[in-house]
Formats: sequence, structure tokens, C-alpha cells
Amino acid sequence: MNRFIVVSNRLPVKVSKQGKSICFQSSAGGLATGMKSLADTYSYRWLGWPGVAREQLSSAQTAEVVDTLAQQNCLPVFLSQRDVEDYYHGFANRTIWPLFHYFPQNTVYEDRCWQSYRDVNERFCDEVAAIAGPDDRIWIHDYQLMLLPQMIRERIPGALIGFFLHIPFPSYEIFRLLPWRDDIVRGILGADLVGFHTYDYVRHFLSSVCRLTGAEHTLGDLHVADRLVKVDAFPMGIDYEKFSGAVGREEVKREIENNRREMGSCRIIFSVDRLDYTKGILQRLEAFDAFLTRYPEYKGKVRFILLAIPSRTSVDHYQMLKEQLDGLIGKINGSHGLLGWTPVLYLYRSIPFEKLVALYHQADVALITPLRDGMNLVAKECIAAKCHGRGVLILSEMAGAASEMGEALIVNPNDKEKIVQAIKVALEMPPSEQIERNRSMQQRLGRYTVARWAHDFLDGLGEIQKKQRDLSVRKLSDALRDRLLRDYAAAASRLFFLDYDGTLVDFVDRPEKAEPDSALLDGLRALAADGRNEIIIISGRDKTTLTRWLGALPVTLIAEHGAWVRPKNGSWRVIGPLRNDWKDIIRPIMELFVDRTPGASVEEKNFALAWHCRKSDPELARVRTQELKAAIANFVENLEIGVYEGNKILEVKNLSVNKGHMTKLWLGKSHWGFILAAGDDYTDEDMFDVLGPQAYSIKVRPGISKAKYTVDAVADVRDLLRRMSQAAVPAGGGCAIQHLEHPAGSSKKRNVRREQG
Ligand code: GDG
Repeated sequence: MNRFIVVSNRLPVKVSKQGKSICFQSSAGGLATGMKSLADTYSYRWLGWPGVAREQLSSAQTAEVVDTLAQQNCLPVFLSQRDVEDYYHGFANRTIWPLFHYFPQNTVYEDRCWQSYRDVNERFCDEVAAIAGPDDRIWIHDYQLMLLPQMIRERIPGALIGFFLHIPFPSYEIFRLLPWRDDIVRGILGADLVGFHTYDYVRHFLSSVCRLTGAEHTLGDLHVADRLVKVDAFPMGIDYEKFSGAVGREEVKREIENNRREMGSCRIIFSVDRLDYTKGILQRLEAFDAFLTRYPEYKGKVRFILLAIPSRTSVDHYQMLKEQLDGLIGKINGSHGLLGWTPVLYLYRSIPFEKLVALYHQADVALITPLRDGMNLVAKECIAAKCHGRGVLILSEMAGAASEMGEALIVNPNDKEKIVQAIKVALEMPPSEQIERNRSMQQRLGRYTVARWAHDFLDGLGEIQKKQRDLSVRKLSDALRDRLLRDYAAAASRLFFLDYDGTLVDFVDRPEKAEPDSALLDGLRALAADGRNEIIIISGRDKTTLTRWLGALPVTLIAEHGAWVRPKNGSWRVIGPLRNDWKDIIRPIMELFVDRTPGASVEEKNFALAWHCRKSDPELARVRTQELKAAIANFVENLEIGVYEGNKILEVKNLSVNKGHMTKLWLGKSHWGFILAAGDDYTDEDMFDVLGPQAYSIKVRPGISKAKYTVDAVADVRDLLRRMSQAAVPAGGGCAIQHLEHPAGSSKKRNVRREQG
């Protein structure tokens, strides 16, 4: 059976001290249910804080806690009172919680709390590392542990890690306020799969990643170092059966009966939340107040049952909220109340499950209006409990759940007037319409349950592992490299196709600065000195630049992706009749986009125009590139040109010009005993595409490619060529080794010196 490790701040079992004894209380929360549903397919262990500070337990009690939890597959991570204060109440709940819920005014930035957050994440990492087996999947939950994925990645590089954020991921404009934003993004990117409740949060996260690391995604796939990270939306569901099935149970029926007696003919408006400033409880009450003022005919006919669960009571903002709430409820009840009728029935405590389900079932209106909420399971549970289909859900558009529950009355929680009207509409909605709306939502909720959510996430983790394996199969391992070198040594004629930028030299800010270093020039010369080698440098660069940089070498140069060729010791000639009149149409469009995009530039080649945006703000560059592509698309058909998107470049050129044509031409010139092609971007794919099965094709940097193998960096290509040039020089080949040394590859430099010695 597959195994996985769940890691969350809290364990699904709450440990507390009652006098001298220890109490264990299982949580029936959504996450615990989701994880339990996996028990048929996986065996799992759960790591988290048990809820009691380390100092509160004697060593005998600690042992008891460890033993009892172990029977439930739980492993406690013990935290001190100080940790709880700084990491949990501090950084998690005074910094991340308010900021990620768009309350920067409530956010505290304290270095001490940040240090504690890091330390506690390290502590969790120690515990995970102590139990993780090589094939275990690790699923980390929520905002208290955002550094943990990367910490585990460093400790166990091959680990398969998923991370799910249960709260919103804010837009970059909010996230950037956090002094430790880079660490947080890097921390999360240690995971292989990153999940959020909605696509909006996915988008916000990807935008922050792009802004902070420059990494761009393709349909949620990010390349981080040499790994693939998938970012996707997994909207969390509920245990549908638990809520819909409970209504038929005797205890629940009794509660329903009690409520009916107590409420008489009064209609019920109901809400339940943790008492938190993100939940919009005050705004909701103000709207109810306005409703009673506007429609006094409802006095005595409707009651608002407001259930607020005490939460984070040691944090100032929560204490203030409690005082404001008490005051506002007093005011509403005082000004609208009648003898025998109190408009707001306020419960400041949690209630048993049976009472909660009874209220979900009976509520004529469920008024769920958070100012921000990652998902909001209450809205879903309430609909599930409406077996008769009656009742209306008024739901804030700021809750993640709103994107799945379009049949609810969706409101802006700050729009008091809209809520007043929604309450009126809800109270007057015909039962048939209520049923129709609720049935559609019920069907979806019944299908996409919390069990399905958990399975989808873990399946997603499995898929990403498979994708990563597919890519890593192609990585040029030492064994494959040695085979390549043997084939090379044995061949009597060898053909090389080498791309230039991103393959032989690293990218730089300005394209004109990417000139070859002397090590590269000397190394290529040494390789070309072997009469059996035919070297072709095939680039998108213009011919003037290639002549200036590489013209002195005894190699063939191909410019503008195949528009021009300069054979070894020959002169440049153009390939085929190529039109250029399209440039007058495309150039002004590109120039307009340069004006609108700081850092961008247009490069004019003989038969191509290239828009570069490597120096621009990465997010803006991405947007502008897409806009430019769309603008040019209108002209493409008539002008017989193609638009090609590469690494921070958009190139427009004749359709007939591509590296594939030139490669084919050279392949047919002789019966080559060894063929090697190396490249890094989309233009090189044309070249890889036409090579036969015997050729060695190498893509620089991981990614989807038609090449057979990948290497991580330019330094690896240069290292490979260095090894070949060593074989090319019959005796005392040390000078060739030195020549192809990559300037940035200092670690390789050490190896080389050893070899030379
Ligand atoms: C996070 C995110 C996201 C509440 N009062 C009582 C009671 N509850 C139960 C409800 C529900 C749960 O608590 C609250 O669920 P939420 O979704 O509203 O929020 P959290 O779990 O606090 O927080 C949130 C969620 O994670 C899941 O990803 O939706 O956005 O903030 O299940 O039933 N249960 C009982 N008595 C109560 O008085 N028995």
C-alpha cells in the first residue's frame, strides 16, 4: 500500500490537560475527514502540534501523549509556550493571517516572530526527516508551514512533496508588503505540487513567483532549478453524506423539533463563523439592522441566529472585535426588539454537531458574508443539510466557495444595500426556485466531496512524479555521456550542430553583450582542428554579429535560423528567395510595444525582426509579449511569416526559414558516423525534429523537448565539448581541456586542474 505523511500545524487529535490527567479529543474537521477517506488506498501518518505546550507536560505525561497518539498514527511535534506565542499567535496569526486576508492594517511585522516561524518549521522538518521513507509522499498543509517544503527538499532532495494552502493567496500588491516574501515563495516552491482552493489564488501565486524569481509558467507548470513544480486549483469539498445523512438521525430530528418550538412561526436567518475580523460579522449585522429599518413589517417575523465561535482570544484585534460585536448586537436588539421578540439571538460558543445540522437544515436564509475566506465550508455544509431543498444561501463573493456556488445569491460583503435587498429576495423567493437552485449545488457538492479532493490532490502528486521521471529519464547521465564519448571516439566523421545563445554562452541582459569568451573560442578551435569534425554553429543571430564573434574559427556559421550560411573558409550567401516587405508592417507594431514596455528593444536582422524583453519587469514582459503576439497575428497569414515565442523573445521571420531546413541539408551531405546537436529553445526544436534516431540531441535546461537528452546548463555543454576536444588531441591534450572551461564553472575548474595535474 502507498504511504504518505500528512503534516499540519495541528494534529486531528487535540490534547489538553485537565487537572492532573491528559485528555484526548478527536477532531471531526474537514481535513481529518478528507485524510481518513484515503485510508483504503494509502497508509498514512500525521505529524503536528498536539495543542498543549511542552512545559505543561511531565516526562511521564509526554510519553503517554506520544504512545496514545501513536495508536492513532499521529506523531506530536512538541512546541514550547514561547514557540506557540511567537510562531503561532505571532507570525502565523498576526502576520500571515491578516495579510493574506487583505487586512494589512492588522498586520504586524516582527523579526522575533519570523525567526520563531523559521525555527518551528525547522523543527517540523527534523520530525519529517526522521520518519520519511524513500517512497513516501509528503503532504504539507497551510500557512503555518510555508517554509517546510523547501526545508524538506534540502534535506531529502528526491522527496515527493505536496503543499496545500487553505487560506487565500493574495495579489502581489498585498504579498509584496511582507518583508520575508522571497523566503515564503522559495519555501513553497520546494514542493512538487502546490494547491489552492481557486484559480484566482493560483494566478496570484504564479504572479508573485514571476515577480520575485523571474520564473514563468506554462499552464501552471513552473521550472524551478532543475525541477518541475505544478501549481493548480483543488477546491476543497465536504463530507456530503455526513451532513445530508444526519438530518434523518433521531438526535437531529429532536433538535429540529426543539428549534421549531422555540422559534414559533419566526423565519430564521442563520450564520456561523469563528469570531474573526475576516468574516464580516459586523458588516452583516449592520445590513440586518438596515433591513429591519427598511422593512419594519418583518419585525417579529424573522430572527437572526448568530453563532460566533470564540477564537484567538489573546490577540488584540479579536478582543476588540468581540467588544464591538457585543455593542452592536445590544444596539440592534435595543432599537428593534419587541416584547417577546429579540431580533438577534447571539451564541458565543460552539455547539454540538447535531444542533449545527438542525440549524443548517432549518435556516430560511443562511447569511455567509466573509470579507475574505479561502473557501468557507459552512456554506457547502448548509446546502448539503437542506434535504428538502428549501432555504436560500446568501454568499459573499469574497469566499472561495462563491466560484463553485453560483446559484446562491452572491453579494459583495461591503455593499450593505445589496445585502439588505438579498435578504428581502431570499425571504420572498418561491420554494420552487429555492429547490431548483439548491438541487444544482447539491449535485455538485455530492460529486466533488472532500474524499475526492484528497484523492485528486494525491493523484496530482503522482502525475507530477511521473512527468518528472519522464523528463529525468532523458537527463544525460554520466553513463550516457560516456557512451556518447565512446561513439564519438569511434566515428570517422562527426557532425556538430551547436546553437549559440543559451547553449554555448549564458544569457545576458543585453543581447549584444553575449560575446564569446576566449576559453570558448580556443576550445571550439581545438575541436575543429580534428579533421574528422564538421562544426556548424547555427544561430538566430544576424550574420554581422556572428562574423565579428566567431568569423575567425574554421567552422560553418548559419545566421538568422538558416536564412544565411557561411561555409568553413567561404563567404556568406542567402538561402532561397526571401521576402522582406512584411517588415514595414511589423516593425512599427513592435516599436509601439517597445514604447509601452520599459527595458524592451527591437532587433532587426536581415530576414527577421526580434522583440526582446529580458530586461523588462517579468510580469509586464509576459503580458506585453502575449499582447504583441495577438497584434501581429492579424497579419501573419497574408505575409507568409511566422511568429515564434522563445525565452524572453518574440521573433517574426519568413515561414520557410528554420533550423530544420539547414540541418536536413547538412545531414544529406555525407554518411556521418556521429551526430551531435545541442540547443536550448523553440528554434532548436526544428533541428532536433529532423535528426535520425542515431543522433545525440541535447536540450540545455529541463523542459518538454524533442531532444533525446537534457543537461542542466551551458556549463554542461561546454564540459561535454571539452571532453571531446580532449579526445581530439592525440597527446598532451591538457590545453584543450583548459580552453573549453566555462568561466562560471568554478567547481569544474577544480576538477580540470586535478585532471591536468
Ligand atoms: C480554513 C480556511 C477554508 C464551526 N462551528 C461549529 C462547527 N464548525 C465547523 C464547520 C466547518 C468548520 O468548522 C469551519 O470551516 P471553514 O471553512 O469556515 O473554516 P476553517 O476550517 O476555520 O479555515 C477556510 C478551510 O480552512 C478549509 O480549507 O474553507 O477558508 O480559513 O466544518 O462545520 N462545528 C460544530 N460546532 C460548531 O459550533 N460541530
